[in-house]
Amino acid sequence: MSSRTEEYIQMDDAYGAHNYHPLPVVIEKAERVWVWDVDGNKYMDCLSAYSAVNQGHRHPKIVEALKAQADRVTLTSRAFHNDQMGPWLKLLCEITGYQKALPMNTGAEAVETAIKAARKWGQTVKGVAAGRQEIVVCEQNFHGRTTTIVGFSSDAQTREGFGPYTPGFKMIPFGDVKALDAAITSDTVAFLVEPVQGEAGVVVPPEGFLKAAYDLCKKRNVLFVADEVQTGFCRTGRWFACDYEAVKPDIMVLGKALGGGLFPVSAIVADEEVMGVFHPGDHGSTFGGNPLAAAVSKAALEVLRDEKLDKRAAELGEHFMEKLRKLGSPHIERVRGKGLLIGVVIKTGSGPARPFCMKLMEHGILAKDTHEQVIRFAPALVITREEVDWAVEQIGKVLA
Ligand code: IF1
Repeated sequence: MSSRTEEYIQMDDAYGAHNYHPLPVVIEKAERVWVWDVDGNKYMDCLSAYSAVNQGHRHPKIVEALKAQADRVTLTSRAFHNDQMGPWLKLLCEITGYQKALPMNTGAEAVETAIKAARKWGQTVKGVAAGRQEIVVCEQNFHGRTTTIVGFSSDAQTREGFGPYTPGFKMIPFGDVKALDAAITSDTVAFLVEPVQGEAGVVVPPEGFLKAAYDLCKKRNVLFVADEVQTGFCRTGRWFACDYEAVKPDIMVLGKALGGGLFPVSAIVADEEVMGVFHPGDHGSTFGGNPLAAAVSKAALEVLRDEKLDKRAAELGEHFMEKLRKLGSPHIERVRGKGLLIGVVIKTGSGPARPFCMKLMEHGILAKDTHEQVIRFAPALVITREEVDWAVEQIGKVLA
């Protein structure tokens, strides 16, 4: 490790809380699928900030939108209107097919907004007694890091020490419709689910699960809430992962790539029956819907649409997974995923995934291990076929 890299890492260590264990690389420049460290070494970014950089690092159109808006107005708070939010929300509603959007900033905030919407809908529309609203979630879920959200996590490290936890959540095995049916009571207001579980190691549910769960929710007057923060915006080969089963959630939770890799932008989208539960003063945030975020996010959406990144992710994801399977590596248990959200499961006999990530780094690939045994590959959706082939070549050397 060079002295420059070491110097920056030591500074991070000295002044930063140790709430992460990053790979020993210090990035100083990024463009499209490539990043450079402080010593000029070049890497392919196969994490894309956990799918927040679907459009590629610093997409020129989004950078341009940010710079132009920065010279006009960047923040007014929602105490006043601004000329960027409306046009942005209009495009977001058109693209997602919903009547309304509520803009926030981070994914966790959007998840909390969805929880509040579902609880208030449950009390004022469904007629559940105040304080008895229940929400069903899945084991191995990841929906963010607030105390309410970690309270319904099944991962000990995510939740340990952060109690007391928010009541009103029930857990079922991911993919188990029968368990969902048994968990729903007259107090159940929503089922909150990731269409593909990212952090759990890119776990794709059984074929038909989303549709069956959605139909069950409809039958039992329970809101189907899809957390598409990581799977949304073309990552899985469709605009949204729920599209694979033609499921239109009652609330869709959005984030990450909604900000085009340049700005924290999140939102929930829903129709009036749900969104109408919010009245002035019920909910909000300082930065939600700010003109800079709106301008950036509008450009980010246009890039996804104009460059047809859903189709690109579908084609190149298929190609990537097929080539990974053809490696025939003795270390690969299986390759799973959807579109360019790919998980390579390492055989337990080959040890944990992290050492492989360290080796991949030496071959110019930055990838993150998740849950011990899985290496996640999620490059920006603007990657070329040649770049995918190059990546598989490097991965082949490491996993041979
Ligand atoms: C970390 C994980 C991924 C998410 C889904 C909501 C959020 C996330 C499906 C919250 C955020 C990020 C958070 C980041 C690492 C990363 C992650 F490993 F934590 F689980 F992607 F898989 N719903 N995921 O994936 O959005 O508030 O972060 O904007 O916390 O370490 P956020």
